[in-house]
Amino acid sequence: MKADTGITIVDRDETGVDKAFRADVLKGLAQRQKAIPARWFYDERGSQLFEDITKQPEYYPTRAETEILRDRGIEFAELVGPDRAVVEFGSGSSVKTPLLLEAVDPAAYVPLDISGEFLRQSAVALSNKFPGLPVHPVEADFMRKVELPDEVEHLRKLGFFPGSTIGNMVPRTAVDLLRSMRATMGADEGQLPMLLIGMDLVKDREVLEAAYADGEGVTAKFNCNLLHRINRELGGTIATEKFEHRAIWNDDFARIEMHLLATEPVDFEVSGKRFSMAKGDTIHTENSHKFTRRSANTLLLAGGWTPLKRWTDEDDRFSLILAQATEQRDAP
Ligand code: AVI
Repeated sequence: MKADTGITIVDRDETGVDKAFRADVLKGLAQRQKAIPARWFYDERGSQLFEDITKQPEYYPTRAETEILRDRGIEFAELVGPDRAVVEFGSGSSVKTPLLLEAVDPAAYVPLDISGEFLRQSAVALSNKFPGLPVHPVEADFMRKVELPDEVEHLRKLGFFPGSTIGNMVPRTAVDLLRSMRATMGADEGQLPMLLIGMDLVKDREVLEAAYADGEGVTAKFNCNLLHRINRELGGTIATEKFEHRAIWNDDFARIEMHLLATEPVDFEVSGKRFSMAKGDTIHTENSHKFTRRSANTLLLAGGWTPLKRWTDEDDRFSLILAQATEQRDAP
């Protein structure tokens, strides 16, 4: 349910089931190519498993992006200037956010997240780390325009969207989000906000597939946790041991796809509805798009942002791009 404030409240039925989760799962399982949106990975266990993924030797994006944030702070500061309100799309990470805040010396920090719990925890941690910095957390779905607190209205904005989370969206959704970010940060009211965004790069298939199928099996657990969540929260009867994790590079769409593959025929119920899968059928659970310099620029331009400067880590695995909201003009 969305209130006028833009705040999203989890809408539960009388038995406590998250209605949006049930709707997405039932719709996704009824399709010929079964597919469930990746956002449902992140229950408490899934969020913990994702943290564990970021520490796996094969999963380079977190380390590569942190390296750029650590090494290029002076350059960000020169281009961005002081006294901005940093608007983070997401709760903020305990490592990356402090590196950015230290570099750009903002006048305020505004984390936006749909999950109030994560938001409060990370806002408290950030306030403790930066005692003089006003922190204004906003619990909201940032896929739409969000009203920012009055306290930051007069400040120039710098959006921050690290992690290559933009890559988890299909291009059409990514463009919608980039446009919402513009609107949230006042671009339509004549301000020219900036955006610092992480975008993972296309590279060898072997490196990419290994990053999403680590040797310890943590990503496999992360993927399979979705089935456990369905069983627990939606009265599912899925025989989870009959599924295997798959991470496959789709070269046409420049993305890693994660699937849950049925290793034998399976019949199961979810919320009283029956489903069948043949051996080899999959449930598509995540896309992680990878970018080239040009495809990243094209996506940003389509979303109303002009790229200004791009940094990569030493091994050219990951990019951080600074962009500015494109001024509206009709020609050419
Ligand atoms: C959150 N997101 C950017 C991660 C990614 O790399 O696409 C999610 C993830 N899925 C498996 N490993 C990591």
